[in-house]
Amino acid sequence: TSTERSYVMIKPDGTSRQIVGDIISRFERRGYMLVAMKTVVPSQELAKEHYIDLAKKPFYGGLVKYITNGTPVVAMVWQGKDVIRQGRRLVGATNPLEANPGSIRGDFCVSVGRNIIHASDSHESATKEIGLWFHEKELATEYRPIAWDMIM
Ligand code: YYY
Ligand code: MG
Repeated sequence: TSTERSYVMIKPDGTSRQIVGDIISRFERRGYMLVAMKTVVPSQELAKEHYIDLAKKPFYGGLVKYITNGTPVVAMVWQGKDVIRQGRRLVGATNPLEANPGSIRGDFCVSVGRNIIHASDSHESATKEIGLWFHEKELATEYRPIAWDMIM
């Protein structure tokens, strides 16, 4: 049974386009366990900290502006075997031109600056991001989905 967790976030364009349910379904049907979920209208401070590793990039200002446009993001924690790397595969490549059809980005977007969704890219970033967006108390880690032991 896997305790690996990833931070996954539907960005403002995903929420605004009302594809939240479709995105959640993809993680559910793959077999992953929903550990936490909430809508958040991110503050400047939170958005900047989330993307702090990109602070020197030319697109950082625009990225923070887009995340803080007043539309909620959907912040989630998903758990299960290899969820960090599988989550990245479900999401697809950063540049939508390289995101395969069948992936979330490959199915829903065309612009890198409006690419719908975030997913942690390593164990280190997952730990950091889960801690940034959630209190430990908000994580429902004690239950198990039906058939979990068959899948994981
Ligand atoms: O992890 P991922 O979201 O796939 O890409 P990152 O390299 O971490 O960049 C975060 C975020 O920044 C990306 O999802 C869109 C935006 N961005 C951009 O606007 N322009 C780029 N050339 C690269 C990234
Ligand atoms: Mg990233």
